[in-house]
Amino acid sequence: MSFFLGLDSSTQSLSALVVDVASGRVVLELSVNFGQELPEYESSTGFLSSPDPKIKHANPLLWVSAIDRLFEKIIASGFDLAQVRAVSGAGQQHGTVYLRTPITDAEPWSVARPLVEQVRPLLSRVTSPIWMDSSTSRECREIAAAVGGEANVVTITGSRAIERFSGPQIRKFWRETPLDYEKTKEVTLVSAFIASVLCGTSVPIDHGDGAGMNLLDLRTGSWSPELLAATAPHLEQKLRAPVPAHTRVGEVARYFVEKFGFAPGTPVIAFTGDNPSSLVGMGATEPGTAVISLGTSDTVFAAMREPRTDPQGYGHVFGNPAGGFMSLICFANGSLAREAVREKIGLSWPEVERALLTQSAPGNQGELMLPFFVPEMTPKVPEPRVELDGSADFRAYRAPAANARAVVEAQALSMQEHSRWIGERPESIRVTGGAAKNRGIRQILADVFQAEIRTLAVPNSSALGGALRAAQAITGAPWSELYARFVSPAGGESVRPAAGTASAYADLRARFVDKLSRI
Ligand code: XUL
Repeated sequence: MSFFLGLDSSTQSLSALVVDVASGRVVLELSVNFGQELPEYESSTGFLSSPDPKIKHANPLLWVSAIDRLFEKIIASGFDLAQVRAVSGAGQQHGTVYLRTPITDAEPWSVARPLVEQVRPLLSRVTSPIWMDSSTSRECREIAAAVGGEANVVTITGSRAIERFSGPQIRKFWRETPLDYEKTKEVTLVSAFIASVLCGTSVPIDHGDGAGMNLLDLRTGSWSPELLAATAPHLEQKLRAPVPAHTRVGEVARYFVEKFGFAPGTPVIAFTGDNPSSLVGMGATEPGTAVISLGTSDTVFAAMREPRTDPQGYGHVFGNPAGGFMSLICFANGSLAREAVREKIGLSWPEVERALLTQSAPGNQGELMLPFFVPEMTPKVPEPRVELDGSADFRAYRAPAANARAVVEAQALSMQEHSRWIGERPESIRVTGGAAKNRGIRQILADVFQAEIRTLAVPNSSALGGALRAAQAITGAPWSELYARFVSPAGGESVRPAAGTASAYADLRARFVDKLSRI
């Protein structure tokens, strides 16, 4: 048996991908779109609406329903889950799930009842703050002060205290609802929660995703006693000890065996964050190749030769699932901003692609956008702020092509500016995520970064990373062997910088950086 299953629980969907390591083929790719397929959760983009733009929570039961729905779809497609030799996966990073009692195999999930009804009574908090939440500035300040300053948080955890990170979110939960916090016996991340539901028993958080909590001591791979104490009382009792990403944490619960036909005893390898998982799925676990992921958020990440931290405090250090560390910079205004502009200018995505490639030019004749449709984390822009050359009304969208280009150029310039601290010019950049399909967007990235931009044959890098991690943990195959079969750039496409574009961006870049410094 050479089939391995990877899952990816992202902001807007849950995806499954199966690789056959013997033939080097991806044999299944399916996903459940939360907004479209589970409308009863009233989360069209995967999270709940809130009058406060800083608050972004999701219903964790939505993720549980999606697990059942996904396996139903897999069965309906004719795929036999008994062929799967092991499972691993990933979740959107930082989001926390709060359990009144840990999930235990002493009370196995019953096939007679919907899974969601069995998980509901275990939750001590009905919603989960997710990575888009930016409402914890006070808690960030308090945590930093309690450990002797921001610099100490960076030294221990690899990031300054960050609003969306789990520690400040846990502190806010404790401060606002101390009784509910006290009732909570386990705090976990989206990744480990999905793995726990799959195993029917609570399983640990891995180092890759754990590093996004402002709680993990990167030097020891354990929770930092100082950060735990600075975050909330008795937190050490509510967190399982973190484990390396290749750890076998359990096996698929009987529920999934009986209901969906998994082989009894199918091993589950620790789940990790979606970005660390993508590092694997993009074949970038060795330094030298950077990845740009264009999803709900945009991220820029790369394996690190040595753990280095961002002096400006925007970048992070996470665990590299293949060992060592990775850098990451996250931009909240990813596809949300691109989609907002597309809607305003009234073009379809193919029309946007044409507008970028043929109806506008590099540098956009000097037109510059501030593209912060939601509060931004990199750079820190606490309130939404959208301007096109100083005008908040966007010039009534008179020139659709220029507006389409302005948002993408601003995003690319911001990525380049805010990843300079990594200190390495990548030999190549690989691009993934929904928007990577758009050749116009890839050309702008090539022109701004002055680098070759490649896509790979398999677009869902996070789910692919899960499948490859499962395969590596069970078979011990070298990463290079798995990459040669599944992440060969030859299957994708390459875009090179167009002539003359280096100078076209020099002036725009300087103006953009100046504009950001005055926000
Ligand atoms: C990374 C981050 C996002 C989420 C998206 O720090 O917040 O990329 O992981 O799922």
